[in-house]
Amino acid sequence: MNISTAVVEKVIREAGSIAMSQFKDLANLEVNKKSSRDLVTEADVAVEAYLKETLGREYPQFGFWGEESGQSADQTSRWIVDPIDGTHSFSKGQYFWSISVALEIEQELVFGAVYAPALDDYYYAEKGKGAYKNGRPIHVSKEDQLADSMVATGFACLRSYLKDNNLMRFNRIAEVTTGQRRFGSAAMDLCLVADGQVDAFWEQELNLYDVAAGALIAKEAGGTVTDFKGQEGIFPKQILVTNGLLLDQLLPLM
Ligand code: 2AM
Ligand code: CA
Ligand code: CA
Ligand code: CA
Repeated sequence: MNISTAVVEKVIREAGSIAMSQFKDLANLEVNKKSSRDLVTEADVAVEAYLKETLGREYPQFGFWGEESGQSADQTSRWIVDPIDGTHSFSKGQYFWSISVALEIEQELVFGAVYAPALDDYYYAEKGKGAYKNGRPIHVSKEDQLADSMVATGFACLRSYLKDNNLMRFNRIAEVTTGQRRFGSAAMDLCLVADGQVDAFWEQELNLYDVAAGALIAKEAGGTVTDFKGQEGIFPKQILVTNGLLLDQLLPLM
């Protein structure tokens, strides 16, 4: 492995305390709109700047791609970072938001970490070495009945003019499952599948920085990561993550 997972965890936890100091003082948080439904706060910018600088100093051999600052020149091997996934939740004082950091080496994801500072839950995986939550191995659920399952989704791009805006898909799946959740952080949703708290998750119109780390964590925990047709791989515009046992039952509903 080209990195020390302990060093990276320390860096991400420090980034988490930067975010937490702003989370505890939301009255003074500066919130801006990137577009009508995409927020960016001082915390998003500060967390990303810290990660870019610190990871760049520790590991100068890797490039960097973050949601807020864009891509560095060399992208052959790179950190893929969402400084705060779930900014809207963060800005409201809700607990489901996370810092997502993945490492991609020559187009292969080798490391992913998702840290939820308000819950103090740290998930990570290295390719081929399993997935962990707060130091303990985690595994996807054993639920094999769709009718008894708990699913999660999100509506990253919910526009009335979009024909395929996920509402129809949600209706179809909600009718045949027991529980449905909408946590607001795709990176965390993937970790909840990895941890067996949720049996499956799907969303559309996401970006690679939302899902790169969580997808590796879900895969290493025994889950499937596909598009809505069942093709294996990370397709952020159409991502379906399951415990494996529910994949065939979900695909016809996608
Ligand atoms: P963010 O908080 O980093 O913006 C929730 O459904 C997911 O959608 C989150 O991962 C959230 O990430 C993302 N998201 C929120 N607004 C979005 C937008 N306008 N376009 C794409 N993704 C968005
Ligand atoms: Ca955003
Ligand atoms: Ca995001
Ligand atoms: Ca973000």
